[in-house]
Amino acid sequence: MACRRGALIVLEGVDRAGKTTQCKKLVQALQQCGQRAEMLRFPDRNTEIGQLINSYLEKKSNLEDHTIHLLFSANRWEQVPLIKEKLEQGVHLIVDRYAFSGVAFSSAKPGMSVDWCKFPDVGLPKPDLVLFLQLSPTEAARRGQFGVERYENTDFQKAVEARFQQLMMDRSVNWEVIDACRSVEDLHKEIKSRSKATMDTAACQPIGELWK
Ligand code: FDM
Repeated sequence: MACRRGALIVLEGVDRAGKTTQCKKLVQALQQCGQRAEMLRFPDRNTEIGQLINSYLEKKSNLEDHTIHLLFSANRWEQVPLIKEKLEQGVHLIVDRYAFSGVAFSSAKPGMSVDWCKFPDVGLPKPDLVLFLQLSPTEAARRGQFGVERYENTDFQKAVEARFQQLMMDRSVNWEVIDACRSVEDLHKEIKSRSKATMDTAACQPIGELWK
């Protein structure tokens, strides 16, 4: 492969940490520097599978826990050809949530193990960097109330955060934890500088396979 593929950079983190805002700002900043960059987000609610997920999240339908987990995973796999094509064309992909959210949210439910939850996502394109935006529960509460979607409650979010901490112990993934308790601009500067370092190293490496 020519020495210029794009980097796959994922932002994960607790609710209200600013993932979506930061993904958008990073894409904009990269484009302003003349780089090719695009944002993806999971779930992608636009596909047919995404619409089933959307209806579940909006509590318009109920799905069995394993079933919805597999749909979230399928919603990533359906984007894999596009992800690979873009990266190979040299486009940087900045992704709002990925398989880590998939595992953290599903395995926070009773009877769902982390190992079982990881399996459907094994072999996805491996992110070159996963930035985890960390926020204390106090600061998260200060940023406002939860919405009305499924999973938006404090006890469940605490269980999710514990699963994220467990996933971050896996050194096969390039995790970096960032304190999100600061201004949007300060956080953006740090995310940009960490991402740029990754883009340089990823450029000459083949795309990895997650959890393989
Ligand atoms: N979520 C997200 C999952 O449960 N599994 C997944 O694989 C993904 C990607 O969906 F509560 C949850 C996390 C969140 C909800 O989040 C959708 P957004 O970021 O608000 O769209």
